[in-house]
Amino acid sequence: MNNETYEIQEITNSQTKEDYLFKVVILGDCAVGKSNILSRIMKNEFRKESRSTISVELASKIFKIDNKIIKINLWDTAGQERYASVTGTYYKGAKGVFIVYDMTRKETFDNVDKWYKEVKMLNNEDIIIFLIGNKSDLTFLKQVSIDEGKKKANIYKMIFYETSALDSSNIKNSFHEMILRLYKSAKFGYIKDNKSSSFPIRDDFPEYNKNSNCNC
Ligand SMILES: Nc1nc2c(ncn2[C@@H]2O[C@H](COP(=O)(O)OP(=O)(O)OP(=O)(O)O)[C@@H](O)[C@H]2O)c(=O)[nH]1
Ligand SMILES: [Mg+2]
Repeated sequence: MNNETYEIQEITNSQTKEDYLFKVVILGDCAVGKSNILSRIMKNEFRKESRSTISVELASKIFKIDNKIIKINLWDTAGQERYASVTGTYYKGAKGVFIVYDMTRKETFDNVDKWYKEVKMLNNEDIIIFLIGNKSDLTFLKQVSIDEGKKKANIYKMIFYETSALDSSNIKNSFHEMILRLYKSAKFGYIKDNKSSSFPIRDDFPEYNKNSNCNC
């Protein structure tokens, strides 16, 4: 990774067509906080009583880095099993992935392995994967330590953050790091064109259905 530093500027309404468009997907078990991470990133909002996502939802944001216009299409997927075959199809063409677990529910952390394997089945070697331990505000309910999180991230070569969509901790930092890594990868040629990459649907992935602990 090139160490050059870049300033990230958020653009509210760009008339110019983007130079780069990156698709980023948020994955993880149900109720880990994916939709609230998205709404914190997009609108700086948090919903205590949020409803479970049905299928997928898309939101976009535009940035200026290095004098280039970068558009991020951020896809929020449903953690519930019943939408698995639908959300799986939305991984196609993703350049970045956030795999989210809830640090107050150990089973959501154990399921990270399953989500990781599923992402890798995309067959896209250049995909940038972040591991996000969400709900860091609930310190007293913590079931997964920061060291366990870091260890798993190291094993799979993921970038690790603990976040809280509730108090905003590390939400912006992690998202900005993702954008920078995507931009640098594209600029320095690490991300190849993946138009031809195949993608699985989750029903085709035998290990997926075995150990699901989703209680939603
Ligand atoms: N304390 C705390 N609660 C959170 C945080 N993020 C989300 N929540 C709560 O966790 C619950 C689930 O949040 P969602 O964002 O809907 O979870 P999700 O991963 O999108 O769930 P699905 O759409 O069902 O897959 C809601 O009650 C949120 O208010 C957080 O950082 N801290
Ligand atoms: Mg959701």
